[in-house]
Amino acid sequence: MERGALVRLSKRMSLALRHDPGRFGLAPDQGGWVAVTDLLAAMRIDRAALDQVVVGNDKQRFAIERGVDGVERIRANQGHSFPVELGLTPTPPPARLYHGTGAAALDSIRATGLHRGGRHHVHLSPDVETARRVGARRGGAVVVLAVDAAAMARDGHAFYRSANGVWLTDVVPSAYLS
Ligand code: HQG
Repeated sequence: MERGALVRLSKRMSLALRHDPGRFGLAPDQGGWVAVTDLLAAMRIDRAALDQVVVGNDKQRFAIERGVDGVERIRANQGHSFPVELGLTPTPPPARLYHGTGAAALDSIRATGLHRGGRHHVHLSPDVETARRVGARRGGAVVVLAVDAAAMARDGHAFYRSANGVWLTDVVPSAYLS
């Protein structure tokens, strides 16, 4: 598949597995998993196309696992807007994490901290470069905020690392941002 088609399919899969499964006739379980065969039918693609998206994905957005019942299932690693139990273990974060966003959001973030918006968690990046790329999705000037994750962890905030290296937490009060 050429790159454009791969990106389009990845976006359609993100929509189905993170935001609006019902629109594709899919019903994820508590953990957000759907049977691979169901996803193939819903996306009208073959297994080779699916593997290309899952393996070749720039951000490892999807995971495939075989259950104890022998059925292969797929889910998005993070980024859901419907309720899902990812089963992640609280993990000590690196001392510093980063969040890239648009300059337009800065005043509001300074006033109220980082909020998860429509997603399950606030998403944080392990390095400045990744955060810059995330912020660039907003168009316009990019701001990269540093998060004092060490202090947050000391103060009792839980952090989780998703399967693709994105750090997740519930909220980042502005005192920890610079
Ligand atoms: C902003 C993509 C005003 C926040 C990326 C962000 C990431 C506030 C936006 C992943 C605010 C939410 C997540 C406040 C937060 N006032 N704005 N108090 N608090 N915001 O897309 O972190 O390609 O839900 O700065 O690469 O941008 O989908 O979160 O701009 O990893 O796999 O509210 O999504 O990954 O936007 O991106 P999002 P995000 P995928």
